[in-house]
Amino acid sequence: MSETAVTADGAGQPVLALCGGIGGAKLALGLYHTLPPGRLAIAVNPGDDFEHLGLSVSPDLDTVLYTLSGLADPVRGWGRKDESWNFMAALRELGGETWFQLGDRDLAMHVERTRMLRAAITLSQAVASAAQELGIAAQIMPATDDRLRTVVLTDEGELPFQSYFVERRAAPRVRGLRYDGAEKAQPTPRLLETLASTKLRAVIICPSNPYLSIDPMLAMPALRESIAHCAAPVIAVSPIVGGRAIKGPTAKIMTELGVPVTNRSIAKHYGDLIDGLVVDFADRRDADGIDVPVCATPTLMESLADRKRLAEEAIRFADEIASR
Ligand code: FO1
Repeated sequence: MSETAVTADGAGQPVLALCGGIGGAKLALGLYHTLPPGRLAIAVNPGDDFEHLGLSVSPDLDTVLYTLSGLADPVRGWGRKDESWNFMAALRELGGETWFQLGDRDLAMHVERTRMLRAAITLSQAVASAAQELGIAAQIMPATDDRLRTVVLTDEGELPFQSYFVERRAAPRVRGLRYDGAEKAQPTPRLLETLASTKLRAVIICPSNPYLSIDPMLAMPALRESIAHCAAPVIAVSPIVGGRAIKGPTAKIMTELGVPVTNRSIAKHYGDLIDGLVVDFADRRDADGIDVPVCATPTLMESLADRKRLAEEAIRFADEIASR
């Protein structure tokens, strides 16, 4: 493992992270604490967004907002810490829909976002406003302001993402995925500008679920194209450690889709889009068949120090690739 400080040469250059919810937000937090203020842009998966109880809910964006502002619940990973659940209890008394838990404090985010979207404010602007109010010195953006929704094709039929993931606890067998609206959706202008910048230092694909969290974004042809043509190195951090997923149903889904649960599959999945893959140190001898440079380093992120260390290593690896 290198001891090189990340603040060496490219300190002033921005880094773009692509991320989903809980797992991705951990590395995003490490990057946030590693880079100088204002040097991190994060494009977040909008495929989990949905309308619930009349509100516009953006779970992955909120997970990133709460994580970077220090408001996230450290145990659940989603929602806010010090939460109370009076709204849910009252809703239950009325026989309302309670399978998706909205905490009292979290509710404010959904109400305010819904108000803004109804006032023709874009999702990007709503998120930028929340980030500013919460004192976050990073650009957090949805990958698109257009409607893009993940639909899971299961042995029980097609399920909207949250029905599959939360209501059905990711139990149905996955046969495939569809990203509704992705063909027509346009990446946000800010995201395209970031990718087109000659100053961009690196694109880091966080160890989020490739199928559920990253592919919805990559399913937009214009985003895939601009990542493929960006001047900066693109690296992915594998969500697989020793044949298992770091978090969530990634391994289960890969198995159900007939994909071996290996880092090689992750490299193959991202294909030409990536210039390097970060894998866990435990898998250092298992790089066979991966045809991009591999960096082996501990990828489990339990503490903030783990997150920062992985962030530093990912940036160092990207800088090394750029200098080749
Ligand atoms: N995940 C759950 O497993 N159960 C919930 O009731 C739940 C509520 C919830 C509310 C707001 C929010 O921002 C996220 C919430 N999540 C919940 C997490 C979320 O649905 C998923 O973890 C992500 O969509 C997957 O990245």
